[in-house]
Formats: sequence, structure tokens, C-alpha cells
Amino acid sequence: MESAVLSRIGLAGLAVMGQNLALNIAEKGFPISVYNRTTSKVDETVSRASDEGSLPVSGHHSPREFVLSIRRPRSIILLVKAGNPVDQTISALLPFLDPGDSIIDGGNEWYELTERRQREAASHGLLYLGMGVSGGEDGARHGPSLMPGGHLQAYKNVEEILVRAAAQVDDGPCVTFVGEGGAGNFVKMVHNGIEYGDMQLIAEAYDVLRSAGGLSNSEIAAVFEEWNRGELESFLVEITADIFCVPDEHSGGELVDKILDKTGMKGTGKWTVQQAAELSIAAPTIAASLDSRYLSGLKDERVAAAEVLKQAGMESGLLSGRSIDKKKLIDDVRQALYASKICSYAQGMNLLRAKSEEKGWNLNLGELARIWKGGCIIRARFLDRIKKAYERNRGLANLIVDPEFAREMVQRQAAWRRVVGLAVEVGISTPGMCASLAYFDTYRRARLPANLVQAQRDYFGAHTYERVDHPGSFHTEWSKIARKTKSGAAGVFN
Ligand code: 2AM
Repeated sequence: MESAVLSRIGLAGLAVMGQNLALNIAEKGFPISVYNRTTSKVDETVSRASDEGSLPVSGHHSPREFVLSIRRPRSIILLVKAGNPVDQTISALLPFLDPGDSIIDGGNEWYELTERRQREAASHGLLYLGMGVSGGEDGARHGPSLMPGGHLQAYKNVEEILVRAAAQVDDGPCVTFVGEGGAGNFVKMVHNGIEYGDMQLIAEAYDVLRSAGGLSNSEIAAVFEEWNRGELESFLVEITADIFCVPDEHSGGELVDKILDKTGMKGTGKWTVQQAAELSIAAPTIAASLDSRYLSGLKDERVAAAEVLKQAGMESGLLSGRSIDKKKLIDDVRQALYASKICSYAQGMNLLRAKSEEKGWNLNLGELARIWKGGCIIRARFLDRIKKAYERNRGLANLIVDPEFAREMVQRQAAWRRVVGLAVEVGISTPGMCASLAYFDTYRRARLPANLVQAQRDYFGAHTYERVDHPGSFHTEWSKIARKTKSGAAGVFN
């Protein structure tokens, strides 16, 4: 009797993401119960459900009523602020949950907190998932990319729902069971780190086109629109083209020129860089993107520095006298952006692999690239190529050495060097492109000057070194021998 009115699933936390995901799930035919601490948002969601096509959403004002309205074994998605609010929401629901029920945290949670909550949930017989959700408001409503990790059974209980609610691409829904523990949150964190890189690289492309190429906003819009029809086709390139078309209602011109040049952030990029450092994985493009956000925040200092350096003789027009072939520059920047992006993704993927090895998550990098093809902010045509690269070789050491990507990098490197060279010469900071190029040039070189650093370490700290021609570790009395040698031989300057 009662089961006829019970919901298939519940969702607690009805801010923008929660509301939209609840409506999406309901639209796919799964009756859903919703709850929010501030109950006006419950009523708002129910009213939207009615406006958007009598969707099966039932609103509840108390945690008890909410939990009891869901069919057992219950699955409840939480979309509340990460951190304490998740614990507080779980505490509110816990007295009414039964063994076998599942909690699915869809926030951008730190993966270790998810693992802690998983253990606590298990002590109550509950199952737990930490699920990355990407795609913003629109993605949540019409099909996000979903990255669930934790208890496999908790995933199985909602698989049919997630598969329908996720974005759909040519090779399936953008959801997969990522792995155990906090794997879902970790993968979402790295996704966001990669997103920082993509946004920074696009911003640098814009800066070179604007500052060196002298392109107007409408010309830049046309360039990005054109790029979105080729290898760079992606959500971020598409929205970037739109941004340059939006006029400023207040004072004419385009709105983009009136926006204060200070970037906000919520922390997942910082976590990505911290994790990369913890795991000894080089992620210079992502780190450069994070640093750029920090430096962008120092607006007042930058304005003052510009003035001090002008007084000190810094020329503002380093470009003067240079003739720039606009068409060639645009084509070079496209290639530089693409090659830089490959290096950035290579860093993110290698970070995922290192964590997977540490935690035993057995992450499938090709499958992760696949579920990022739709729904999420970094969705892009070339993710299909990344997927295929890992399908060809699951143990691929680095995307750069996949034969197809290797060929593309070589084809683009001359243009890439021209763009970075020009930017360096005329003083347009391109930290992301420079970091990517340096990553490429470091990774591809069979011999680095690390021999000298080893010698220095052994000189002052007796840290020992290995030799290229004999096994074992060696130590040399550098200063003694150097003194003797110097006293015996005339230097070139003597
Ligand atoms: P609220 O509407 O009652 O503020 C994003 O802020 C979401 O997280 C909102 O749904 C918000 O609920 C919820 N949230 C924030 N802090 C919370 C807390 N301590 N307990 C429960 N929900 C919280």
C-alpha cells in the first residue's frame, strides 16, 4: 500500500546544483523526495517541478518525513556545502536511516573526509559514495558528468538513475563507477585542476591575440568560434566565443573589458597542486594556473608595480616597430593552445594514476576521459582521443608519448615556440603555455642537467650520486680534488 507513494530516491540540499539535479532525476521518471535545511527552498523546488512539467518531486520539511518517504534500501544524494554541513546533514538524517541505506555526497568534498564518513557509515550498516558532479547549473539540470566512488553496492542501487540522469555522448552515459574509497571526489578534484589549466591557457591565448596581435573583441570572438569547429572544439572555447560578443549595457563596448581582472577560486585547484606535490608528480601547468589566480588577486599591488617599473624605465610598448602577421599569429596561437593543453591533461592523468597506485583504486584513465566527454566543464572533442590513447595502451607512461599525440606535438612545436618566444620577448606573461612547453622539453630530453645538481648535492651534503657507466652510489671529495686540480692547472682566464 504505502510503497506506491514512496520515492525511488532522495536529495537533500537544494541550492542551485541540488535543485537542478533533483529536477533532472525526476524528469527521467524517477520519483524523488527533496529536503533542505531552509524549507523555503523545498517549496521553491516543488513549485519548479510543477512548472517544468509536473515532475514527480515530493517536498519534505523535516528530516524524518523526508527519509521515511523514500523506498528501502534508500539512496539519498547530499548536495550541501562541503565540510561540516555534510556532517550536520548526515546527523540530521541518521536517526531515521536503516542498515543497507546509502548516502551519496555529491559535493566537492576532500576525499579523505569521504573516506572517514564511509567508515562511520559502515558502523551503522550504511553504504556511502562520494560522487563528483560536474557541469554547473545547466549540466545538473540536463545531464552532468558524474564521478561516483565508494561502495560498489551503493552505486549499483542507483546505477539506473545515474545512467539516465548523466549527459549522454556517442559512447554512452557520462558516468562510471570510478573506484573505492574517496576515488570519486579525488577524480573530480583533478578534473577541476585540469579545468584551471584549460581556462588559464585560453586566457593566455586571448592575451596574445589582443596584446600582440591587436585583435578586437569581435575578431577574437570569430577566432574562438572558428577554433570551436576544429581540434579545439570544447565547452570552454564555445563559451569564450560567446563572452566576447556580449555588449556592456552601462558604458558601451564589450562587457569583458569592464570585468575586474581578479579570479576567484574555491579550493579544488589548490588541492590538486598540493596532491601533485605530495605524490612527486610534476603538474607545472596546473600549478601555473593556480599561481596566476593568486597573482591576479593582487590587483592593487600590480597597479602599483606597473607604475614603479614605468618610473624605472620599463617601456610599455615592447611591441613597437614589430610587424605582426595576424593570420599567422592566430594559427600559431591555436597550435600553441592545443599542444599546451595536451601537456596539462598529461599532468592531470599522471596525478590520477599515481594516486590510484597509492590507494589501490585501479582507476581506468581511458574511462575517465570518456565520462568527461559530455556534461562537464572540460568536455571537449579531444577527450575522445585521450580515451583512445589509454585504450591502445593502458600503461601509457605519458600522453605525450602516445604515438598520435607525439606526432601532433611535433607538428605543433614550431608554432608553439614562436608564440611563447614572442610572448616572452614582448612581455606578455604566458605562464601556462611556458610551463607546458618546459614540461614537454624536460620530459622529452634523454639527458638533463640534473647531473650537475647531483654533483652539487654530493659536494655540500655528501648525498652521493649514481654514475651513467657503473652501478652503485658514489661520493667524491669535490672541494679537495678541485683545489688540487685548480692549483695544478692554469684556468682559461689566467
Ligand atoms: P540552506 O539553504 O539551509 O542554507 C548550499 O549552501 C547548500 O548547503 C544549501 O542547500 C544550504 O542549506 C546547505 N547547507 C549549508 N550549511 C548547512 C548546514 N550546516 N546544514 C545543512 N545544510 C547546509
